[in-house]
Amino acid sequence: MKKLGFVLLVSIFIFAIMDIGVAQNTEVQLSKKEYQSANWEYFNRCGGCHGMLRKGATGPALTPDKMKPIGTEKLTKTIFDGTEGGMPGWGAGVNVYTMEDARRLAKYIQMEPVTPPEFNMKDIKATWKLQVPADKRPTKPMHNRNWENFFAVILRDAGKIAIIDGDTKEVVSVQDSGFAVHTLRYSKSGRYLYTIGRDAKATLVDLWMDPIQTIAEVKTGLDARSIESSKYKGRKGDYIDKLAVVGNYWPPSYVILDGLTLEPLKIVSTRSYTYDTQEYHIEPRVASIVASHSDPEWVINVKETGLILLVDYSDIKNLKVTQIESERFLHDGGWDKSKRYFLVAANMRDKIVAVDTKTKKLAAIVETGVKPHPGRGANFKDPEYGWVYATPHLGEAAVALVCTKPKGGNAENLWKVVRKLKVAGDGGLFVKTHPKSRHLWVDHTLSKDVDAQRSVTVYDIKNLGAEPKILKLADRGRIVHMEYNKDGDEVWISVWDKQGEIIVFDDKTLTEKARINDQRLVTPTGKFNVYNTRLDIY
Ligand code: DHE
Repeated sequence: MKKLGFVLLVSIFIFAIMDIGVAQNTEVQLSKKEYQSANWEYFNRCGGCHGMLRKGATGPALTPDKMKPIGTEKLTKTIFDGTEGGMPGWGAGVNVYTMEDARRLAKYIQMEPVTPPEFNMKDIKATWKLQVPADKRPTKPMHNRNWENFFAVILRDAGKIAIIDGDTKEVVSVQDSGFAVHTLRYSKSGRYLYTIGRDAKATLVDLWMDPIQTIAEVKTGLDARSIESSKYKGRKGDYIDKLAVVGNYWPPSYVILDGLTLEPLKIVSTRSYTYDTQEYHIEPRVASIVASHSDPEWVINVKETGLILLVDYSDIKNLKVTQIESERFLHDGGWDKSKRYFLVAANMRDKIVAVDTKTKKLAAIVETGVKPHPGRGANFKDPEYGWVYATPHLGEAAVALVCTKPKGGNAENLWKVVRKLKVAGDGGLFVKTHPKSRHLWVDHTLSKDVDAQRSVTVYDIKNLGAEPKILKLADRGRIVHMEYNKDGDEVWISVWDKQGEIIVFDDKTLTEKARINDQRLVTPTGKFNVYNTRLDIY
């Protein structure tokens, strides 16, 4: 099993478990070293779905009362082979664990979970580094590259970001980021790139500098998945590039930062009551976050409580938060075409929730299929039904089209699934189109079928009744995540493998245009074009 870095987090965890010892459970034994290794692997591979406290979310609860009756051998096999419910086979499928590794984890999940330490402002401040203060930065781009067509690419297992010039396809820069960096956003100006690692380390990169440079970093917690900037400019003020926010998994909270320096300003806990049964939840994690363009607000989705928070950042000393009841297990999502409605998957409830950021109320809850996973989704005009928002599904080989603005004002179709499109596999993670394109691209990254993992399905959105094209793109790794260039005529797709590649397609002809196979492209996953991401074009 690969021992991955990230010393600080490990040391905090190890510190936390020292006193627990390893023989707390008389039937299940792990040496201290084995326990530490299993604890690290649980954080790295399992906590995202099952929760730090193992109480369950996207995956089921893994508490000793439930695990002990199953026993070590059966649990080992499940971890190694995966489940019908969608968990990858960490040995047989993804090939990262030996049987021995799986057995160690099987024992670990029969032991009492350890509550990780909190991470208060003092801890956060101790990690804050400002490499280049705002007044030492250039006032205009210092290179002649078309920086608005840069792509920042996540190099997951390297804990780095590649900046690729979209015009020349050159890797311009590779920057260190957090461990297993998860997602990226830009400031509204596009100049600043914000990154967030799974270890909750946020970094800020200045795309105008030559060479491009990471100018600030901070660790807002122990586990995180989302980051966003402040995008509002209007009569309520100018917040462009002023603030940023990180959504933590642990401690369950969001942390508001200065957008130009990442100086931590305020921590807000998300611990509260589930929207439906009104039970106190100790670990309600922050999933996706987007910044409104029409109000100084972030839409912050809290997974376990099913609450969507509209956080008004215009006065963070007197913070106003609108708390909208929606559905549990909120995960990823994006804007509708008008950017008034935010649509987010409640994946374990098979639903997409739409929230109206104008009235600040729930707009609709739509059942779409088994485990919707839109990424940020895709918006286009269905010739028959009008504007739709598309989501693929982890649990079925289909993309659902949810009507967001019916053709001819036909209110009957609003917030209904007007079509379900068949795709080449289940395990779908992302979809993408562009206002200038007539294609809808769909991946099936986590399908159990190897051909599907390595293919994309492409629909002609002007002729949705026609059979889609299935393009097999690789004979190794998995295909994941599509992104358009600024002009909307190229699609960039990752080959997610140890030595990965980016395939560039001509969107019009659906032919391969280029392959970027720089040796630094280790496990490329998400790609974010500056222009499209800063303006939320998808
Ligand atoms: Fe992600 C987005 C959480 C597994 C790649 N992922 C997101 C978002 C959340 C999330 C909350 C939305 C951020 C936003 O928009 O503000 N992801 C999780 C998990 O909890 C989960 C299920 C398990 C885990 O432990 O992390 C998980 N995600 C994965 C993967 O296995 C992927 C494919 C590779 C990886 O990094 O481990 C992966 N997630 C991504 C990417 C995005 C993302 C590339 C951004 C997509 C976009 O276009 O915006």
